[in-house]
Amino acid sequence: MATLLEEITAVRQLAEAELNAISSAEGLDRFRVRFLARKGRIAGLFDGLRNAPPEERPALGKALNELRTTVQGLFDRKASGFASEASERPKLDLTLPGRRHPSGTRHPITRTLEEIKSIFLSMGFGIADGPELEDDYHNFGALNFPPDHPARDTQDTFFIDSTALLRTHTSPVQIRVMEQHQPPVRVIMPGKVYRNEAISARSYCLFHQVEGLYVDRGVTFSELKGTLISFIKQFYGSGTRYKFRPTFFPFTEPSADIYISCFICGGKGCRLCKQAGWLEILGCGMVDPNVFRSVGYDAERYTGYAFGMGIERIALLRYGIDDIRLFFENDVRFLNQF
Ligand code: 2NL
Repeated sequence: MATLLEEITAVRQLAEAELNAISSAEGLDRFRVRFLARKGRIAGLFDGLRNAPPEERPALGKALNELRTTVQGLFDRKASGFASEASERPKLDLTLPGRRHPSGTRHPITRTLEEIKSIFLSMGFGIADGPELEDDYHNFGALNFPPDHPARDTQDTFFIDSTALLRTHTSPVQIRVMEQHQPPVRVIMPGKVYRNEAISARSYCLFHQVEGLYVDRGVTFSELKGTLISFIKQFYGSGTRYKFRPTFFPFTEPSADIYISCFICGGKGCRLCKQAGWLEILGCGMVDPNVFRSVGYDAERYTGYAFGMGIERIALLRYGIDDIRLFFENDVRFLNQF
């Protein structure tokens, strides 16, 4: 059996080794309970003193007191190290409110454009784009607007110089697609267009359009109707009623405006539809043979339909917005509502 002196040496070595390995305040407290507390290892050794031969007791008592002082000293040093580390750490205030990460939303025009694009993509249309700075020929001439023809008055234009202008519709992209590709051609062109308008709640100098074009042998007005009615039912709901009304565009013949039954009042008449019961949402028609001749297509061989819609107008109606300028001011109080 180990003598008390041997035990004292063993406990000192064990205590030193354990203290060195301690890395947390909890570990330090467990150490205190095991070694230094009233029922700990060191107190246990003091109890053993009673069984030692009387002549050895003074020396053993001295050795035990030294052990207790040494271990207590090492413990205190370690404990003060932990305390200073804790006070150096910045205080964590768990009652503070969390940090906000404001997330943006998609612009209502972007949302509307993306929905329209995905419907036409699902019906087999591709997407094309082209320059916003155009020449007179692609914006007007090739689209059957003769110089000085009154049709030009309907699209008051920003001219950069005598030939360069800001496109007034996305139709020049269609001209460029037809110049590059033989039929069949089936594409939509979304994008920004510019007109010299008096700025008001209803019109702005900049807006977005989606135009579409399908050219092949034997494309008919029935196909135009089937495709656009399918678009209307997908975009506005399957119960939407519609009507086609003849109109004039320089680049299509025959031409029509499409109206849908007002989705607010269902056709009875309200503020949105200005008591008409109908909303104009789309212009369309069969491509004028003069346009085919401009791009070098054989107008005897091919027919096609085209359509165009203004995105701001659709978004205004859809979200019940009463001023087109809100789309361009980038006021977060407006944008956060979408
Ligand atoms: C509207 C009406 C329309 C077209 C655009 C077009 C393009 C070519 C040939 C023939 Cl290259 N037509 N585009 C046709 C009919 C109507 O837009 O109200 N837009 C806002």
